Amino acid sequence: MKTLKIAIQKSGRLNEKSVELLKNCGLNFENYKSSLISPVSNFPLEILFLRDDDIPEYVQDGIADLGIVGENVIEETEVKVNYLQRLGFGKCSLKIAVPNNNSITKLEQLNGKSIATTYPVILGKFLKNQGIQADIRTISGSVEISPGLGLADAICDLVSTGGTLKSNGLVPFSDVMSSEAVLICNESNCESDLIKELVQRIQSVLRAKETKYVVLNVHRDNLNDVIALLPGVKSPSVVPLAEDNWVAVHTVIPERDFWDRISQLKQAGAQGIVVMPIEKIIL
Ligand code: PRT
Ligand code: ZN
Repeated sequence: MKTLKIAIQKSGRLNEKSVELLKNCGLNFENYKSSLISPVSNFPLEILFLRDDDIPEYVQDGIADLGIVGENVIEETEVKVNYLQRLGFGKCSLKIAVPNNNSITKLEQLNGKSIATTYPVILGKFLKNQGIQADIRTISGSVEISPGLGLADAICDLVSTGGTLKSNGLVPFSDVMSSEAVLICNESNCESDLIKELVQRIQSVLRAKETKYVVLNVHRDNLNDVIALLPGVKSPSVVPLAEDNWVAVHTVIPERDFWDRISQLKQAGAQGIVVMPIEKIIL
């Protein structure tokens, strides 16, 4: 059987979460900082540890079958790869920001101005779409200091907390794109059984992350009201308790509306609510 190769970031913001995701899929491999390639002992897969900028091209060229990388890098490198799955980490937005003492409030005011960025391709397309003619200054890092140094009137950079912009006296002005880590594959090899198996494992880990396992007790008189509030994978399990007319209900609840759901359940008569993390959900 052909061994697959997956490229992930060697070090940096996506490394830890990428390794964690693969380990949570039950893949067994060593994660030495010094190694560039690591075999998985219990799945026909090798992990390549690379600079994130190189990952899209490696996948496009078939050197790696799969890759985990930010959408921003894929867009910037303009490669042809297939998206298999959004992964929910590495979330950020590419934004244009201006010095906070600046009078720029509308995109049109960027006409004739200079914008420093490490994302000239994405920014160029955005400005073209918006009909703005600005001078894009491509630099390789520390974009946030360029207005202060007089290198550019504005910047276009990734923002997550906004702390870097703030501490450099910059305010976000316009959203260019939002991004998160995604699983990509080579265009001609997305359909193999091994890739499907790996994607299923990844999806089961992601689903489990988005959900909590909940056990609660309720009097039979209130059971229908409680069940009406529960989404569950199918219907909830209802187990009789030693005390007459009381049952335990087992179900799963999406993380995103968890607290609303719990208070609604309490109002409907749920008691002794126990909430547990889930490792995997296999549909
Ligand atoms: O060495 P290698 O080339 O592999 O890594 P790198 O240094 O190019 O990238 P790295 O590790 O910094 O980021 C990898 C990926 O993480 C990016 O391509 C994005 O998809 C994603 N990501 C998520 C971010 C951020 N959030 C982020 N905040 N990448 C960079 N930043 C930087 C941003 O450039 C700015 O300097 O963090 C600063 C802003 O952060 P806040 O929190 O102050 O807003
Ligand atoms: Zn990089």
